[in-house]
Amino acid sequence: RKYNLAVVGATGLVGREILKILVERDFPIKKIKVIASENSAGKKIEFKDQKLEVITATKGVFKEIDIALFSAGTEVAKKLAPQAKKEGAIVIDNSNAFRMDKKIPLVVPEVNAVDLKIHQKIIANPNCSTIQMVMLLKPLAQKYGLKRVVVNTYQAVSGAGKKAVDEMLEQTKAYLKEEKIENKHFKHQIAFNAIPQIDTFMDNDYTKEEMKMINETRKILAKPKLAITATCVRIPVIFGHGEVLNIELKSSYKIEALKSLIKKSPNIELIDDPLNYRYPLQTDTETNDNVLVGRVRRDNSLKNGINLWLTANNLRKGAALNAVQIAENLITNNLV
Ligand code: 11C
Repeated sequence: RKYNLAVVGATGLVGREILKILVERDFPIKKIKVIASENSAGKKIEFKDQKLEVITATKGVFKEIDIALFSAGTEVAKKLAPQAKKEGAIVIDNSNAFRMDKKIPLVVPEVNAVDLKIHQKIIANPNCSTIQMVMLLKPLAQKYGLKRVVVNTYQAVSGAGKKAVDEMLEQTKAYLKEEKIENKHFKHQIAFNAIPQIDTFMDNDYTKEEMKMINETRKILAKPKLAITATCVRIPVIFGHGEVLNIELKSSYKIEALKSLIKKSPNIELIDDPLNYRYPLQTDTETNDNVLVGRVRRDNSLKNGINLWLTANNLRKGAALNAVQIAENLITNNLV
């Protein structure tokens, strides 16, 4: 069987990546609609051998759509997802709108595909920095148990959208020409700098991005009381979020057994030969869809502690690819 799809937010960085991935994975498509805001209406997007016209979300646009892949931000999702559901589509939403809703599955297929079974036509795709971390935490939790997780991120500017990438490139050029640096998207200079703030601050002095990592991880791993804390930092790389994890396990482990567990976990790759300068780099994620793990070593200050570094493509596994995998999973398990 083939399916009717809609991509909402089709002109954004993630929307375009979704379209690319649908082609790469030869997704069984009957008809596809590309939907975006008024500003983009009428534009043409190349898709296989077709030129698709971008349309807006008018009433009835989701009728006959089987799956709608949303990547248009929280406000649009809140407005349009209920409409899409009412008109008969299953929504896979990449925004923060529904993630913490108890009735809505929040899914990374390698980790908790089983949660898809209870879907009521809306499924949430987690935050990019959460996805890559839970991919690694799940096998460790299963085998050793998690006592505490501390994560510090080194996040790419593409996480903040195309305007943010452009701003970093403009600032870099201006810096090299010794011209004035202008901040529009970011509150501070991002070129040749690191900004310890992603998204806005909450009452508890954490940023929203940090609280997403904490709350979403607890939900996906079904560990509502997991001890976990996060600090999120934006750095001037274009693609690929990096994360340093300090993990305390419940039970003891042998380093070689732990490394082979990582190696055989789905869609994770261990690149860990530091003496030969081999460890994952954020640039590696431009051509590799796996979650890349390296620098795995014992934290000798804890009883069962580990330190490691991981990175993944924030636009692909962190967003578009995960969403398409959810759609594939729905089809394989007769959930459409
Ligand atoms: C960033 N993680 O890097 C954010 C982008 O909730 O899906 C994704 C925001 C989200 O800025």
